[in-house]
Amino acid sequence: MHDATPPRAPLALYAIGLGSNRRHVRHGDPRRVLLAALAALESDDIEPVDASPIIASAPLGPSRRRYANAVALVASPLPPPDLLERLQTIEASFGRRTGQRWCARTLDLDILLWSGGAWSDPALTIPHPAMAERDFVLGPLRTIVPRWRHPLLRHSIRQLAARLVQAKPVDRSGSAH
Ligand code: PH2
Ligand code: MG
Ligand code: MG
Repeated sequence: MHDATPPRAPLALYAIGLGSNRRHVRHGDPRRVLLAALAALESDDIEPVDASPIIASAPLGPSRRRYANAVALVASPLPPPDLLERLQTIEASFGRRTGQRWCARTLDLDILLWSGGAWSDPALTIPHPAMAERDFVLGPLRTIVPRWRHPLLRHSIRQLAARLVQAKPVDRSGSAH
């Protein structure tokens, strides 16, 4: 006797960061690119669970265009390298060329967190190594998984976001002295 459906790998949860600072010919401005990307994430083995609001953020790095950023929470039986490959296929379908690192880009999809904890191979590091320093990541992430604990830093997303705000230098330009 055997089951009609093949056994499936257990579901893992992933937080995925979305970013765009370039118009797409069909989808339109970066905000619309992210809406289309959120829809494109859904497939047989990627189930959207939640999504943050889409925010506008000042560019970090050399690009001068503002970004639209968001974070999606998805459930999937795929292991991290397979999910990465799927995300890269979606990026390519939105016109992203490989090697567009830190330049203006139509769509960037980054794996931020995985319920399995930490992952490291030459092509992929989870948690995303820069996430704890980026307010355009922690802000949206906090709206959907504030209690998720960073597996290496051991702080919750809410704590990391609060720490980032405190670490900002005080702007004294308005001071009378
Ligand atoms: N992504 C980068 C570099 N700089 N700045 C903002 N505001 N948002 C991003 O998503 C972003 C960035 C590289 O991936
Ligand atoms: Mg990326
Ligand atoms: Mg990125």
